[in-house]
Amino acid sequence: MERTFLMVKPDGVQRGLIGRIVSRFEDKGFKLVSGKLVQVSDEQAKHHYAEHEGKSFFGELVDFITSGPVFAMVWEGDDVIALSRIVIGKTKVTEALPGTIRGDFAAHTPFNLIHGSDSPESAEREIANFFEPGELLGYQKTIDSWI
Ligand code: RTP
Ligand code: MG
Repeated sequence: MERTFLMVKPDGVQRGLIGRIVSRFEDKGFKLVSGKLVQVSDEQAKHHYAEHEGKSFFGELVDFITSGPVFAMVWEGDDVIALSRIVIGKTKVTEALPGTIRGDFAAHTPFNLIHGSDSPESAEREIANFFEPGELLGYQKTIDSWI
């Protein structure tokens, strides 16, 4: 069973979209194993976006993600990393299809509402950057056998 790190970015929190974004992943049948509102620190942001260090938009990205609270989550499911990125939609809003979170709600590229891990290695690093192991809850969802 795979885990991913998803995070409603400050624009999603400000626009009151936490509930509707969380619903998309509940609807898909994934299991929420942790979630909390976080004010991301500068250091935490730089660690989170380490892969983009040196790119022209790195500073902007760190400023944006630290500009207000985010809603950080860990979700579990088969192929949850790849599938949740399909639910999220393409990075560029001009390429994000209707039916995806970004396609339905995002209108400008930096403000694309949600982050999702792009690989098992990223997921592990990102989860550890935001959560203590004890915050990840293992529990049975009886509906799982029907999905
Ligand atoms: P994310 O990491 O936030 O889930 O987004 P992603 O995988 O779809 O996109 P990624 O390539 O990892 O880029 C991270 C975030 O950086 C901003 N970005 N700006 N100005 C630019 O050219 C540019 N490219 C990327 C976006 O906010 C993107 O979500
Ligand atoms: Mg990314």
